[in-house]
Amino acid sequence: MRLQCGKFRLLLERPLVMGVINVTPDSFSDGGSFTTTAQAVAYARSLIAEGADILDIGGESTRPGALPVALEEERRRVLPVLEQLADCGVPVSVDTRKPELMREAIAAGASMVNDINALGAPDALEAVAETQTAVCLMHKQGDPQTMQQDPRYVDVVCEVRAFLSARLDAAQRGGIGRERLVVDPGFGFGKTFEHNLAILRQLEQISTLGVPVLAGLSRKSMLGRITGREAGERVFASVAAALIAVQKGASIVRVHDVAATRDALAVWAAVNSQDESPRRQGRQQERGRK
Ligand code: HH2
Repeated sequence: MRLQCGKFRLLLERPLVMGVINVTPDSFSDGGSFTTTAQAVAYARSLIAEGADILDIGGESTRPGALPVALEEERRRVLPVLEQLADCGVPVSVDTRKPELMREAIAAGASMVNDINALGAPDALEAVAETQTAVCLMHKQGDPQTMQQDPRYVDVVCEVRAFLSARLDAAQRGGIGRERLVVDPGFGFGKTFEHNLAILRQLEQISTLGVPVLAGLSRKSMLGRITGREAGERVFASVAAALIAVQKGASIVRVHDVAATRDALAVWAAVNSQDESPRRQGRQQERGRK
């Protein structure tokens, strides 16, 4: 499988690591870490040095209970960082649900739009249709402010899969080619602990949609519930979760701890490659970047 991601064409022969940078005061694990553009850009470059294949820049926390951020404020947080990373050598994704910001981010050099709303806002499909930008369509039930109050499903895996399938169809009808699309079951977005575990257990069901699957489990509360640890102490649990997701078909893992995840996935890739050394796989990935 390949993914058209702006000017990049990503080979998905090994799982890719998407490094998270939240330019927010209130994100659940890294909120308030970057109060200036320079700090966020320096951190982004450090994630590239650690081996991030993609960067995901967000200016609005979507943790349970989070309040929405106004467009002007989200723009102020995100755009200067994106502009400075336009030529950083890896694709940069913008984590936003606002069509206006999608357009501006793409103009500033974003190669991917990561939308927890699966392009559900009016004008969101149109904002990305006429571009080469990749799009991550994520499932959520409800909105961040209230989504964890009482999430309910009859069959969570079937319902998440059906939603993503419908959004894939809508995206393609709206002019976004399959080669640009990624789906994500949205761990923690309107899901109980049991719902999240069921999805991870059956992640292969999501892969059968035929486009790359992105999994975002990093430092999330389900890992806190399993280990009893706070968000900043969930590195080992996050690496384990990323590895399980990849074993069950995820092509991209969205993580805070890039170096640790890269090492774990390098071991996985070495064991799984039939006839190729990890070094050769790395070179193939490089060739996939224009
Ligand atoms: N999770 C978060 C944010 N964006 N996007 C996708 N595609 N998948 C995810 O699982 C996902 C996401 C939440 O994590 P984080 O960005 O670290 O926290 P916050 O929303 O508090 O900024």
